[in-house]
Amino acid sequence: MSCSCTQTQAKLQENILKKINNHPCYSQNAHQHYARIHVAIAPACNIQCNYCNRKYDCSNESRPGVTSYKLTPEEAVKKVLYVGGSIQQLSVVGIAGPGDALANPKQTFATFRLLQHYAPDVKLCLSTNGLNIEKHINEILKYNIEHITVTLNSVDESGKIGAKIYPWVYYEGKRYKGEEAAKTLLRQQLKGIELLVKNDILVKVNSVLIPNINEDELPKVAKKVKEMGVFIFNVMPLISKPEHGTKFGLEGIKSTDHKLLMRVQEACEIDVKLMRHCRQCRADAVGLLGEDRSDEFFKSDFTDKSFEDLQIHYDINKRRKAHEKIEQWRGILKAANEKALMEDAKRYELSSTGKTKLVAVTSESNGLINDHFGSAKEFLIYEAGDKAIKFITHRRVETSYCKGPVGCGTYVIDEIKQALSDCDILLTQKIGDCPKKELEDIKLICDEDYANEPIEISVLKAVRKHFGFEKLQAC
Ligand code: CLF
Ligand code: SF4
Repeated sequence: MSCSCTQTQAKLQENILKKINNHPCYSQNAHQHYARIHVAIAPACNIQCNYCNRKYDCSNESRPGVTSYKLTPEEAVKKVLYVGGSIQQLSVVGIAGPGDALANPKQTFATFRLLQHYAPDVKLCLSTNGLNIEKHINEILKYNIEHITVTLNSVDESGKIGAKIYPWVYYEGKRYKGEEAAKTLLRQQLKGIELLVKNDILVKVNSVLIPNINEDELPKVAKKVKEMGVFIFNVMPLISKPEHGTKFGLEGIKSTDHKLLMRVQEACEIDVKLMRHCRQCRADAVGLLGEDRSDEFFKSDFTDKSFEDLQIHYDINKRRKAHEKIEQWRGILKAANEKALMEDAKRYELSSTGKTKLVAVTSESNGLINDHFGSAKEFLIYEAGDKAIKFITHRRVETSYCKGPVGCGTYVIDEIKQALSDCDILLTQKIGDCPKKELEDIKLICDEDYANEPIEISVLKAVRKHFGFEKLQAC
């Protein structure tokens, strides 16, 4: 006979799995199958972060706070209906800027209210700096917002680290500066997270990893959020360039590199479940996490249409059937991958020798190796031993190797070499002889044998093929 305590735990686990099953950010497994849309209805912010400049926009730019156009709540819901009818994988609507969702409560909750009416099948999600959670907890509960992200960059109670990140915080009619600002923000963030967890909302904490400012602080943040019952922790590398016009960019603080990110992730993972597939989305991002389609949808496409027409286009029944098909496909993939993936595994669980390899994969979607090397702008990176594999991160490059008909003949591979410099194998659908030869410089084995095959089992098979147990021992 099982005790009631175990049953309650199992029930809780089941509820959580249900909530995250089709959320591309909260479930690593869901992100190749389901899409999100961010509606840019929240222009204002109540704090200033030294890595943020919401004025800068560039359609090629993908980083938080960036948007091409802002929307009213009505326009936002029209956009969701329009996009949701076209991209049926759409399962989540998030409010992530360009300012702070809870610094614009009127717009945020008006959008959620309309969405509950017109698109009741989507999950609602928001992202906030945490300052105003306590103030708006009743509305958060009223609109059944099940997923909330809080950006928390330090838990240093003295405010010294926070003061290097936030020049000011505006709270309850008063502008705080320096350490006082950081302390006020931290106090409200922790209160807010506590309230959300108490109310069974799944909380994700994002921390921006700022070199030389909070790299030693983030393991402490990980420990704290784990103690507080946060669902998942996401270390986001700082994106920083002088042309972004941010304080950090202008001061010459560099973007976080792969090595530092991996080191800090490893240190944080001891304490908390990590999100590793974040794409640091724009405030108007659309599509699967790895393929931002925001530039395909213009304001003029949907603003003049009536809600009635857009609901017909949205076609909730057709969407339900599309989601059923996705679930069937996920079932097939799961069986094909034969439990090759161990999400939170330690190195010794992946390999019988303690040695592992890094494998880069090019994939468009659907959990398959189905992207050519030439068109890939991002690489999924797995750590693999002879026993199992684990997803580590994705690495983006600004320019793909092949630039299509317009740029044909100009091939640049240095950036890709840099991104894959520590990888051992590349699994791709197709790669030409020239780039293959170039990649010999970084001793990368390129293998097309697994084209269009499921990713996870292919990564495991490839490592076993190229680095059998004996070779893993030797390297
Ligand atoms: Fe958007 Fe954020 Fe909701 Fe996802 S994004 S509000 S939780 S629906 Fe996702 Fe984008 Fe990373 Fe955010 S990949 S930046 S974690
Ligand atoms: Fe920018 Fe978000 Fe920071 Fe506000 S909380 S300043 S929108 S990054």
